[in-house]
Amino acid sequence: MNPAKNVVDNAEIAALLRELADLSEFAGENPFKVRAYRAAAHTVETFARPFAKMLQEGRDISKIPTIGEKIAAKIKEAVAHGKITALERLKARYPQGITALLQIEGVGPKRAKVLYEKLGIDSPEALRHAAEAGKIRRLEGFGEKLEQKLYRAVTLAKKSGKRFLYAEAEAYAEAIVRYLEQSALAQEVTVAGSFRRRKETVGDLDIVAVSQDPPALIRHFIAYASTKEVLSQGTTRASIVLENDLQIDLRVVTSPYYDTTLHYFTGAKSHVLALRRIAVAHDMKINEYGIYRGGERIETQSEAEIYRTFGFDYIVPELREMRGELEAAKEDGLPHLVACDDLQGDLHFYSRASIGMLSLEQIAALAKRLGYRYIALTERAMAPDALLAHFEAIDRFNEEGADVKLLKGVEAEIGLDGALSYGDDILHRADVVIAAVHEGFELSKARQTARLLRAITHPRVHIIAHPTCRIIASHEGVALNMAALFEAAKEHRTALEVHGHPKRLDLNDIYIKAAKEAGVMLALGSGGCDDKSAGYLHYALNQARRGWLEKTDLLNTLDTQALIAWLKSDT
Ligand code: DGT
Ligand code: CA
Ligand code: CA
Repeated sequence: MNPAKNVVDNAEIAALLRELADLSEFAGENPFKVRAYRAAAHTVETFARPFAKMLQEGRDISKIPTIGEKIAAKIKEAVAHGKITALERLKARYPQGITALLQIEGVGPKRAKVLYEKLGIDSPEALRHAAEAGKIRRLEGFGEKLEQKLYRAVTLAKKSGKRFLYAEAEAYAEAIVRYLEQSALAQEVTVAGSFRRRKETVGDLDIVAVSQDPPALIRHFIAYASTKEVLSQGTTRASIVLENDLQIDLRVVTSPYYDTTLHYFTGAKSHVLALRRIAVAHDMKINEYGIYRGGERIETQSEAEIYRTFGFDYIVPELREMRGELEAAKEDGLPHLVACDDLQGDLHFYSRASIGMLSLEQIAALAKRLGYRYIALTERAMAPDALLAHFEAIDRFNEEGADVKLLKGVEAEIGLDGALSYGDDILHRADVVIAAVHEGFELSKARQTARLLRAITHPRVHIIAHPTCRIIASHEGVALNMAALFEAAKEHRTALEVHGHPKRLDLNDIYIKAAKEAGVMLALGSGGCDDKSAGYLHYALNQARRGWLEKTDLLNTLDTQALIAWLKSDT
């Protein structure tokens, strides 16, 4: 048994709180309480530090915004016992299958209540039977379309394959690459597929390796220690599933085919197929084994040469998604993507004065190690007096001439009506003002958009943090008119954030590209509070590159002086 398995992580606590919210709503409890549970679940799930660890260290988690005393007690219970009494009590009142019914996409507490009370549906199976019998369409407010949708959801829920967060897959990818390389049976080992394209989630890992002895490398591969199952094993390819259900496909080649094989397995499939069609139009052929004209193989030494063969500039993996990259590569129009070395600092971080873990000295040392010139301490939920005293401490720290500039920052809450949680007196004393939504996710599109527009147009707001509030695989984000937000953000010179938490990555790649095209400035933020989470900035950078961003599209690439000038001149 793995002892670490017993520790309840943030995702598990959040799942319990969400279940509590759903069942409470199903039971008809106070809507304010239900909303509070949802907001707390959101906070816990996206928090940069494990709650279990903070409790172990004796931190007062009730001070964290959206948590409070009552929910803090529930979180403590979850961490100590893996369950919440209030949730257990609610569960005991209803049939066992209700919880699973609530998880079905499109069901939700309100519909579940009708299904349960009118038709006695108390589980996903019961829902499927009722849909097959055509009983659901007759319920008031349901209809045939919804019945079909629910039927699809309930049959799909069984099969849907789990995808892994990029950050989750990263650790496994590094470990297996190390294992294969150490065997001395492989000359090159590259993780291709969606992982190489730095996609926010990956379905599986696709490894391309070069070896003079493919069968030996494959034998070594399937002997990997955390293998649960060997799905297939051939002379040049094999697939395994790890104990955590992550599938790894290995493809072994001897060197002449390497670049075309790597290209083929990097995808995306639509990009690879498009290049194939282009080859045919040139009376050529490309497949995983090479490029051919007539029967003759054209030698290429790199992916760059593959693209050059067809008259394209080199397209990096992050851009191979069929979002206009082939057209751009034809006419010198590819972006000069922002790179790690361009980043001068992090614009979303917390010190221990608020919800973080580190002192000013520790943060400056960390930032220096990371090669930053500045880091913004965008403190959250501090009382105005404490915040002003903290700003003075930061001023004193900066006056001592540290290598890294600490920016006085604050993260203001955006209220339901769009008003900020701090007055202008405070906001004027901050170098950087971030505004963020942390509750009230259920507002209508019109109200949610108006709410955010008010924050964007506020003269003191520099950055809107995680604008859509999505959480990958658990919350699709609030309803927003994005085009309206982009227009206002451009006009008022308010930057939109790309938040690096592995579950947020918000804005996502598609919105980033649209924001750039609309002339919006973007800002990368780790949302971090310790050494580990400071590293989340890299995930934001991955997303920024997938969103076609160049150095000039990002605030974080400005040097200290230019950044301060930008912040001062913001409207
Ligand atoms: P994923 O794993 O769902 O996150 O996404 P990918 O892009 O890694 O897709 P995957 O693992 O199915 O396949 C890896 C690459 O291999 C894919 O990007 C392109 C190539 N590939 C896989 N299956 C096919 C196929 O049937 N036809 C073609 N042309 N390419 C394929
Ligand atoms: Ca894959
Ligand atoms: Ca695959």
